[in-house]
This record gives sequence, structure tokens and C-alpha cells, in this order.
Amino acid sequence: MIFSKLKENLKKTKEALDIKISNVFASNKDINQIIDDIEETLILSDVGFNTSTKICDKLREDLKKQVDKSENAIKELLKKEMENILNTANIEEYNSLNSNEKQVLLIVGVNGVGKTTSIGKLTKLYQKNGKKVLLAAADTFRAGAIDQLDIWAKRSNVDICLGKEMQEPASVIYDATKKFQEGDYDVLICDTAGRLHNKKNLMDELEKMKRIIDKNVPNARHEVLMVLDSTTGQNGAIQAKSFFERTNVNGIILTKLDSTSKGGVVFSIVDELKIPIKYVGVGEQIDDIEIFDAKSFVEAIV
Ligand SMILES: Nc1nc2c(ncn2[C@@H]2O[C@H](COP(=O)(O)OP(=O)(O)OP(=O)(O)O)[C@@H](O)[C@H]2O)c(=O)[nH]1
Ligand SMILES: [Mg+2]
Repeated sequence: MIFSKLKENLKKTKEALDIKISNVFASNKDINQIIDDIEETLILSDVGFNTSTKICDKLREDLKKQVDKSENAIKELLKKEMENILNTANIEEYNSLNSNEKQVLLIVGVNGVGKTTSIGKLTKLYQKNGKKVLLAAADTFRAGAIDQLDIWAKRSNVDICLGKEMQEPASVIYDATKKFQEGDYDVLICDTAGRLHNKKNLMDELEKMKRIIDKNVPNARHEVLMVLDSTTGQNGAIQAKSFFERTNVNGIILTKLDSTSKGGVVFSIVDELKIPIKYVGVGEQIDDIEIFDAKSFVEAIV
């Protein structure tokens, strides 16, 4: 992750968090009051109530054992606790981009969160890492969705299985898995229509797509990646929770971090769902994607 670029992209979240925390210190309050105010700042920056409390309880404990109670020392402890929260779910040995295993990624999430755009970016990222990518345009529901993915396919010059409008998504997935097995592809990335967790028929449809992938591509690693729009803050976290109750998700792509002050939501997502954030979206262009790294993320916002 290019650190300076990430810092620039997370500027709004940094303003919501770091600058307010600095103000807390400037207020000359006693140490207990300072920690209480930091806790409130975290909650207000979408870190979430439970997660903010957890971080600050640990911070209070840490401070009992430490003589140095300067602003810098407290900030370092705070960063350490924030990083710990992220690492509980984000330490993963598996590196999707370097693995030699074949992979099938099913990209899911609610409407407009950035699924198709993220696929466009991921395609290029995998390609840069020497992988041959095949795309499946299984969002046959929204007019224009197929063309939108096709444009991304052309940008990276990769093959794509185009569904027809209103064709059953599962049958597009079926065709794509066949093509994947016949060609010498490394990664199949499947776009799906936006859906809400409470639309039973649409959630059943996802399960059907998963079954076809399991059956037709048993020789690959399968991942369901949920795309979440960070600008929705705590609402997005609640949305993710409901989604997870309905289907298995292996990881999250958190988008639009460039345009929100609510990046703190990362902490409650990881803490409450124990699901790793795999990538973050930081803009609308093809290279605006980063592999998520807990340490760099915390350094960029506090
Ligand atoms: N600023 C910013 N905009 C983004 C990012 N990712 C996606 N977008 C924008 O968000 C809008 C929706 O993106 P799509 O990729 O079409 O979202 P989707 O989830 O595929 O939408 P549906 O297929 O309609 O459910 C587009 O205008 C994208 O350019 C990001 O990381 N940052
Ligand atoms: Mg889409």
C-alpha cells in the first residue's frame, strides 16, 4: 500500500478522528476525562459504540501500567489497540494475488455500493500479478449493467462471459464456469446484481450461483466477497451483519473511503463480524484500490 496516497485518500476520516483527538489533549483536562473524550470521538467517527468502548477500556488498562502519560504516549497506545482490533480478523496467511491456486470470486452486496467498479479494479490488480482473469456479467437485472462490466473488461483486455438482459444469473455463472475450466484462466470474477438481505428470492439466487461454482469448479478456491460502501458508516455495518446472517462471506471490499469521514466503520465491521477487510476502494479510477493493511490504515487516520 502506498502510504502517502492512502493518507491523502483517508483525509476526511483523519479530520474526523485525529484532529478531534488532538483537540481533546489541548483542553488541559485530567487523564480520565481525556480518555472519556477520546471514546466519544471514536463513537462519533463511526467506530461504533461497542468497539469504541472496547478500545478505550484497553487503553485505560494500558495506562495504569505506564508512567508516561504524554499525548504522544497515549496516542501510540491508542493506535496499538486500534490495530489489535483490526488484526483479530485480518491476519490471514493466504495471499490471493500471489497464490498459484485457481480462484473464483463471487462479488455481492446491496445496490450501488461499488461492486462492478471494484471488479474492474481487481481485474487489473490480478493481471499485474500475472494472473489470467475471466469475468462473468451475471447482473442481468439492471439495464446497462452488462455493458458496464464489458467496458471494464476492455480496459484490461480480458475475456468476459456476457449474460443477456433478464437471463437467469445462475445460467450466466454456469456458462462462465465452463469457459473457465476449458481455458487456462487463473481467476474468475463474477458480478452480481445488487440485493438486500431481506429479499429471499434474491438471496436464494446467490446460493444457487454458489452451488454451481462449487460443482463446476471444484479445483479452485472459492470466495464470496461483500462490497460495502463506507460512506454509509454504521448503517453499512448493520447491513453487513444482516447479510452475513443469510449467506457465507469470506471477506469485505470497503469502497469510497476517499469520499467519507466515516472510515472508522472499519473497526466495528472487523470487531463485530470477525471478517477480514481484503481491499479498500479509494476512488473511481482503475488503480484506486489498495490491499487492506491494519497498520497502514491506523497510521493514516490517527
Ligand atoms: N469515490 C469513489 N466512488 C466509487 C468507488 N467505488 C465505486 N464508486 C462509484 O460508485 C458508483 C456505483 O458503482 P458501481 O460499481 O456501479 O456499483 P454497483 O455496486 O455495481 O451498483 P449496482 O450494480 O447498481 O448494484 C459509481 O459512480 C462508481 O464510480 C470508490 O472507491 N470511490
Ligand atoms: Mg454493478
